[in-house]
Order: sequence, then C-alpha cells, then structure tokens
Amino acid sequence: MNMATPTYQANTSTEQLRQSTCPYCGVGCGVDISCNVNGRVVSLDKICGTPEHPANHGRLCVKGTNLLETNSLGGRLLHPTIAGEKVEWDTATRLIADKITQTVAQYGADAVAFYVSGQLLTEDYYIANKLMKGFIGSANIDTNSRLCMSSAVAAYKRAFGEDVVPCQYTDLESTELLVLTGSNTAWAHPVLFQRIQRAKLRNPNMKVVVLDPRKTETCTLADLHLPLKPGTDVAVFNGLLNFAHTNGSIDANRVHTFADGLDDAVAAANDMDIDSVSQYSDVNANDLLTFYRWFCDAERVITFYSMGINQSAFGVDKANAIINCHLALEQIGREGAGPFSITGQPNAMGGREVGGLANMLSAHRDIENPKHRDSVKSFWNAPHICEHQGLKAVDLFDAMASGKVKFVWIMGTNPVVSMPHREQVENALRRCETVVVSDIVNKNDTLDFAHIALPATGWSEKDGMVTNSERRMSRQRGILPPPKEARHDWQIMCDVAKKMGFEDAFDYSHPYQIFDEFARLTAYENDDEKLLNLAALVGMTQQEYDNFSPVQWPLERRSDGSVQTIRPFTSLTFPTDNGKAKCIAVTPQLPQQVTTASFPFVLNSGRSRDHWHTMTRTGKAAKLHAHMPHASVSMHPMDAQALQLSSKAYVSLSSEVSGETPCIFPVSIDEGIRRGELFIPIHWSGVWGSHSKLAKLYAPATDAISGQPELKHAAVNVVPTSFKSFGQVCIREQDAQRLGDSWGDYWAKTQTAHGVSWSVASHLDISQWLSHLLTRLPKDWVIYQHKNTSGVCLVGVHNDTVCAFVSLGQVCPSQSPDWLLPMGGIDSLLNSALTNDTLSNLLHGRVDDAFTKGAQVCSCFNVREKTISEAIEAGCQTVDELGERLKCGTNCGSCKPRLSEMLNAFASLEIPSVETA
Ligand SMILES: Nc1nc2c(c(=O)[nH]1)N[C@H]1C(S)=C(S)[C@@H](COP(=O)(O)OP(=O)(O)OC[C@H]3O[C@@H](n4cnc5c(=O)[nH]c(N)nc54)[C@H](O)[C@@H]3O)O[C@H]1N2
Ligand SMILES: Nc1nc2c(c(=O)[nH]1)N[C@H]1C(S)=C(S)[C@@H](COP(=O)(O)OP(=O)(O)OC[C@H]3O[C@@H](n4cnc5c(=O)[nH]c(N)nc54)[C@H](O)[C@@H]3O)O[C@H]1N2
Ligand code: SF4
Ligand SMILES: [Mo]
Repeated sequence: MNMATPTYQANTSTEQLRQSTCPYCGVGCGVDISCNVNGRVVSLDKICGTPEHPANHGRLCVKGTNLLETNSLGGRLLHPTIAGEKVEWDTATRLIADKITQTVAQYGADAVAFYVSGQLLTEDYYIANKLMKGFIGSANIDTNSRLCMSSAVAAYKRAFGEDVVPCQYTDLESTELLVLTGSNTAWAHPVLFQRIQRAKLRNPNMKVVVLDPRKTETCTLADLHLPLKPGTDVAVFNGLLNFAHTNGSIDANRVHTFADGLDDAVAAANDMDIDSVSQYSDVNANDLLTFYRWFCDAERVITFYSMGINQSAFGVDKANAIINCHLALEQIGREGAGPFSITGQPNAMGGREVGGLANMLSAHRDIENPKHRDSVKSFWNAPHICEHQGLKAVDLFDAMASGKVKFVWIMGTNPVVSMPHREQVENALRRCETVVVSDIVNKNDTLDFAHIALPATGWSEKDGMVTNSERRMSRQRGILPPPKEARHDWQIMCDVAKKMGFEDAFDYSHPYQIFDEFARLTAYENDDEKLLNLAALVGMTQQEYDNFSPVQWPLERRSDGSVQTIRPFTSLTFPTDNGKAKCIAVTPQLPQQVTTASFPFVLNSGRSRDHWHTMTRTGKAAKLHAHMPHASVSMHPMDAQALQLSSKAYVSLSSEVSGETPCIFPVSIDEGIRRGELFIPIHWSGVWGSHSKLAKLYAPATDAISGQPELKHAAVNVVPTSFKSFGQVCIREQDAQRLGDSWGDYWAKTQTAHGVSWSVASHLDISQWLSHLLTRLPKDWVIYQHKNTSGVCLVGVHNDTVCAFVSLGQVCPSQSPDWLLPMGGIDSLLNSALTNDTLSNLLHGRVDDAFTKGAQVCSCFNVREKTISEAIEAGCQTVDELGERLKCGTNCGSCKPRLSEMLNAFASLEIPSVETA
C-alpha cells in the first residue's frame, strides 16, 4: 500500500431500532431506541415509547423520555474493589465465596444474608434465590419490595390463596368507577394516569374517586376527593361494607358460593356507620355517602391502590378491607372490576414470581409447605433447602446490628436511604463483618459501608425479563456492551456459586437458559395448584427469547398449540384449599408511630414527579432537576403561621429515633396538606444534602403479618432553624466534584447541564463565611467580588472563563439556581468567556425569585409557571390550547395534571362585580 495515499473509509454507520423496557416504574412501558451502529460501535440516539407495546401504546412519561440523559458513564462503578482498592474479578468473587463458606461453617447458614431489589431482572432475582434458599440453605434473602409490595402480596394470599393480581390495564379503561386510594398516579404511574384520563374523556359517565390525605395532582381527575386522616382506610372500607350490607346491596347467598368469611367480615364492620366513619377518618359524611352509593350502584368498579395502603403497620388489613368489598359486591373476575394493587418497581412482580421475599419459595411455592420444599429442592437438585422463613428487611438489619448476621450482599438497592431508622441501618452495616454491595454507581449512601463493591451492568446493558403490574412479561434488552469491568448481576452470583463448589447448578452462558429453568420450575409438580404456570413458555430458543413479545400470565396452551392469556378468577374459583376466596374480618387500628406532645406532627412521604428513588440515575439528568430542585417539607398554611414560618424558611425535624443531627428542609406552604401533617419527597439522600436524610425520622414500625414498614406515618417535631447567612454556590462540572459539597453548615445540591448548584446556609456571618469559602476555591482562579446591600457576590474565573459563582446574603434567598435565568441561566454563564457584561450582571444580580419565571412545570420544553399563567390570563382555556401556544404538555404529558390544575384555579376564581355609584 502506498503510505502516502490517504485511506478513506465509507461511512458504514446505520440506524437501527432496538426495543426494550423502561427500567423505572411498574407500568412497564416498552421503549424504542434508535441506535447508530458503526461497525461494532453502537450509540443510543433517540428514545420513544413502543407504539405496539400493550402497557403504553407509544406513550412515555418524563422519566422514560429522559432515559438516555441518565445513561452516560459518569459516576459509574467500573471496577470491583476491596476496601476501596481496585481488584481483579477473580479476587473479589473468590473472597466472597470464601467468606460465605466460612460464615456458614462457623455460624450456620442464617448468619449469611442477601438484600436484593425489585429492580433486578427475573433471571438475576431467580439466581439470587436459588443460591440462597437451595445452596447456602437459608431464607435470609429479602428485598426492597418488603418496603413496597409485601402487604399487597400478603393480602392477596390471604384472600385468594395465591399472589395473583386479578386485573389488567384495559380494565382501567372499561370500568365505571375507579377508586384510587393511597396512590398518586399522576406522578408515580403517569402513563396509566394518561390512560385513565383518556378513558374518562371517552366515557363521561366514568367516575374517579381519590382517597389521599393530600390533595395531589391525581385529584385533578377526581370527581370526588376524600382527604382522609392518614391510616384510616380500614374504617372507610369497613364503612363501605357495612353500608352495602345494611342497604341490601350484597347478595350473600351468591357470595357464599365463591367466598368464605363474608358474615364475619360484615360483623367486624358493623360498628362503622357513616357517622362513625366520618368521625374516625375525618371525612365529610355526605362525601362518604356519595362514595358508598357510587360503589354499590356501579356495574364495574376498580380499586387501584399502592403505597398509601401498603406502607402501613396494618397494610395487609387495609388491602383486605378493600378486597372484602370487591368480593362482597362481586366486583371481581370480570372486565373493568377488581382490587388492583399497582407495583412500584419495574420488576417487583418478577420478584414475586421467583420468590424474592424471605417468606416465600420460587414459583409461588410456600416455605412452610413440606411438599413445596421437597419439590423445589428436587427440581434444583439442591444440597439444602431453607426449612423456615428468613428475616424480613427490618429484622434482617436488626440481626446484623446485634451480630447474628455476619455477611450481607446488597444488590440493586440503597437501604441506608430507603429503610426506616437510618441510624440502626448504619449501625448494622458498621457491625456486619462483610458487606458486599453490587451497584452501578460509584457513590451512594450504602456504598460508604461496603467492604467489597462490585460493578453491575445497568439498564442499557442488561438482558432479561421483567413483569409489570398487570403480570405482563417483557424483555429488557442489552444494547450496549458492559462498560469496563461491569458484569451482569446473574453472572457475578454464578461466579461466586461456582467458587463455592456449585458448578453444575450455576452453569449458564445466557439468561435465556435461566429463564427456561424458571419457567420449567413453575410447571414442575404444579398440578394446576398455582396460576403461575409458565409451561407454555418452556423450551424457548435463545432467538425466540431475544424476539419475545410481551405476554401476560396466567397462560394456557390451546389444542392448536397457540398460547393464550386467561383472565384470572373468571369462574370465581380460587387457588385455596376449597376453591373459595376468603373475606377477612378486619378492624381499624391506630398507626404505631403515634403523635405525642413532643412529636406532634404526622410525617407522610412519597414520590416527586421527575425523580426516581434515591436519584442515582435521574440525578444525572439536569432536566429532571428543574421541576423540583431541592426537597422541601410541605405544610398547611395555618401550621406555618402558628410556627411563624414563611415559605422557604428552614425547619429542623426530629423524631424519637432520629439521633443527634436533625433533618433540615425549607418549608413549602401547601393548602393541599391537612393540618398537623407534613409531606417530604423521598429522593434526596446524603449524597444530595447535608441534612436531607429523611429515613432517620421513621421508626422501624412494621405490619405484623407482612413486615412492611410504616413509611407514610412518622411522628415528628418541627422547629424553626435559624442561620445567620444564606447563599447559592454554582460551580462548573469539571471542578464541582473535586471541590466537594461542604460549602456551608447546610447545603442541598442540584445538578444542572454544565455544573452543580448548592443552596447553602451558615451559622457564620457573611464576612467570616466568605473568608472560609475563599480558602476552598482554587488558588489559580481570579476572584471578582462585589458588595451590595444584602450581601456579597463573587465570580471565579480561570483562563478568562467563568468557573464559579457565589452569592451570599443575610436573608434567605432563592433556594434554586433558577434566579439566574434572566441572565441566560446557570449553564450559559458557567464556562462562558468572561465579558464585562457577564461579570457586571453576575456581580450585580440579586438572588431574587422575582427574576425567575417561576417553578418549572413542563420539563420537556422548560415551560415555567409564570409563562403559563400569562397564557391563561391571555385567554388559553384548555390544556390543548396551552400546548399549541407554549408546547407544554405536548411531549410526555407528565405536566398535564398541573396544567389543568392551573386552568381550574383560574376558572374557579370568581371576581365580584364592583358596584359603582
Ligand atoms: N416519579 C416516580 N414514580 C415512581 C417512583 C419514583 O421514585 N418516582 N417509584 C415507584 C415505586 S417503587 C413505587 S412503590 C410507586 C409508589 O406510587 P404511589 O404509591 O402512588 O406513590 P407515593 O407518593 O409513595 O404514595 C402515594 C400516596 O399515598 C398517600 N397516603 C399516605 N398515607 C395514606 C393513607 O393512610 N391512606 C391513603 N389512602 N393514602 C395515603 C400519600 O399522600 C401519597 O400521595 O411509584 C413508582 N413510581
Ligand atoms: N420514607 C419512605 N421511604 C421509602 C419509601 C417511601 O415512600 N417513604 N418507599 C419505599 C419503596 S416503595 C421503595 S421501592 C424503596 C426504593 O429504595 P431503593 O431500592 O433503596 O432505591 P434505589 O435508588 O432505586 O436503589 C437502587 C440502587 O440500585 C442501583 N442499581 C440500578 N440498576 C442496577 C442494576 O442493574 N444492578 C445493580 N446491582 N444495581 C443497580 C442504583 O444505582 C441504586 O443505588 O424505597 C422505600 N423507602
Ligand atoms: S410510566 Fe414512565 S417511569 Fe413508568 S415505565 Fe412508563 S415511562 Fe417508565
Ligand atoms: Mo416501591
């Protein structure tokens, strides 16, 4: 070849479509990803909803829409480490295998524990359970689903004999009455919310009732909102049962043919007349009556419930109180009717199938049942099988703290942030001899305690099955190769198992083999006992598995060979000993974390619209921070007034278990909160704020049956917190990490596109604080300062480029970087070339909310409150008109409930006419 001749390579890049599933919520939306494929290099280009996926029919919410923004390698864990030092995989897995073997030999199998996640794929989850329950020989494997679904599971098992969700998404579209209880669907399951919205437009007779102590955005769709006192759902549903009984709406003879226990359940509810319920639950009696009449008169009713029901010290009773009403009024086993528990995590349901919880075996088999134990043991050809239930999450961490559990492997969950009683969880991990953490990020609050950290593959790299809220199995597909040393969770566990001597039982080369084994187990000695029977899926080749189209179980293979999904319970026979469902007699109980004179407020907690859990993924997308830049504590205006708090004032929260350091949040005044109650979003962890460790406030109170913690009801005290000075620190991305977070006694961090912004406060006065801050900025930066009447502004410059901006003042300023918007926004200022104008603007700009266009409403097109208000005042009357004018709501639609809320507020404002003389 003539070396002088340049070689030209044709552009071989082609566009390809790959299909996968969104890794966030239990709706389980299909995603279409356009990829650029250039030889062996694949890059993800665009994402949209899969038009033909039955879960979403092409729709995605704001989190799904921004998935690709969260997929960069920044912040990823890319190498195994032991005590913080990089090691080879072989060293790490050898050490883990040895530790498990030694621990079992010295202390017994129950000294070993796994704590896993509803975000693992079915194959990962199956392997974790097989290894633990059949080969290590203990059931000490629990999962974050304990904090999420375990009460719903226990209630279904009590009522139906098996954990079978009796409904599907199309039911939401064909029901007449939809009761949403303990669910903020608009934010937590937005694509389902949009389906409900459409259904209501198509059928104006459809009614929606929301039961939630808070007035959430879900209420924008409600014909009736019952702002019940927290924890009183059993009383409300017992009241319904009693009403139905006394009004002759129950045909007891018919119910007796398919359900036991009706009379006892009715008797247990007989003291709950409307007035008693009204008094107990603090809901207006007429509204209760309307709700009860609608329920009894409707042809088809769905009750849709999630964490406001499950996360309670009597969550199982709450769910059974709901199921009782559906059984008594025969609202089950047909289209548009049933008690529909919605799963939170993408594969919470898959975890339930493979027996992810400490009190169950794989494939819906029971640990207590010797026949089931033998059957699973023989199928696995396992040396052991767990003989008794394992420890549930809260007890598991207690056992670590007391030294009984010596080894824990945490996988795909961040328990230091998500479990109640953070002090105890931290103690437990400090005390535990070996803590292994498999994660995709290199920093979170749990990894701080890891002796061994293992890099797992993430969403775009993983291959496997997930099951959504309506029992639909879909494929998540690995599109990108594992980065650096990252490995699939199932592979890591199989490596360890092999090193423990279980080569044959853990010898897989592809997840399709694991799925096949699981499908065979569901069919093995099933004898039509369990509805979870995947016999029809046994024997898929790798190619069939790779091309798998979403399928819902229960499945039936027809005589012509085709596979058909059947609706559960249409014949009103149930997988119990006598084929009948069970009504359960339940009575209302008080929450375990009761308020006292010292801790007078009820603390509720839950989701915000644009973030996912502990933000290890959504935290990377600047766009997802704009809707809510920091956590705050929502409080009723009269409570705020009584404490002399204005919006944005800081408060300290403490509880009986919170330890010495308080939680500190700014106040957000909210008329939709009941008096005496507070709400804090769950997402902001120790990584995101100095005092935002919400889990410290929750006591480890749990449901006696399910072990699910009472995460919606802490008893706390609130006191105003005074700081001497306040401020904002904004630093460009490349410097932010190395300069650390501790810019003040209090800090809360937000990610922007090109930098990081901290809302800060200090007990020092401004000049002391400033001299301290100056010592922390790099010596080679040129610092410009300007003093104004309220404080000081400072600009850090390097090579004529703006690197940092600091503003300190005596009064509490804006807590978000939004105030920089009129100057172009933080991202156009950081990293920009320094001009006289920029410098002067920054130095003279004041931190003042009046500059901003208000809170961001539409994340897709960055449309803010004031712009929307102006458009409404200028004549826009519908969400569609706002969309036409401003584009807001026209992409993912997650902000549509907020838009209609704003339109409704404006429309309902009646201005009295002024009499003129
Ligand atoms: N944006 C977003 N979406 C998510 C997630 C996320 O992190 N972010 N996480 C996913 C997961 S894992 C889950 S589990 C789901 C959770 O989905 P949801 O359960 O809908 O969400 P939460 O906000 O936790 O709680 C729902 C509501 O319960 C109310 N509530 C509190 N106490 C009571 C009570 O005693 N009775 C009644 N009736 N209501 C009460 C709260 O005020 C709250 O509005 O969301 C999933 N979707
Ligand atoms: N106060 C209060 N507490 C709550 C709740 C509440 O409403 N109020 N809700 C509870 C509920 S319902 C839930 S579901 C939990 C959720 O709480 P967690 O499960 O603790 O939260 P996540 O942030 O989802 O943690 C998942 C972790 O797994 C990592 N990860 C992501 N993908 C993978 C992977 O493929 N493999 C591995 N090995 N790791 C991966 C992520 O980086 C992250 O660190 O929080 C619970 N805690
Ligand atoms: S509703 Fe949103 S978060 Fe949930 S699966 Fe669909 S796109 Fe993902
Ligand atoms: Mo959850």
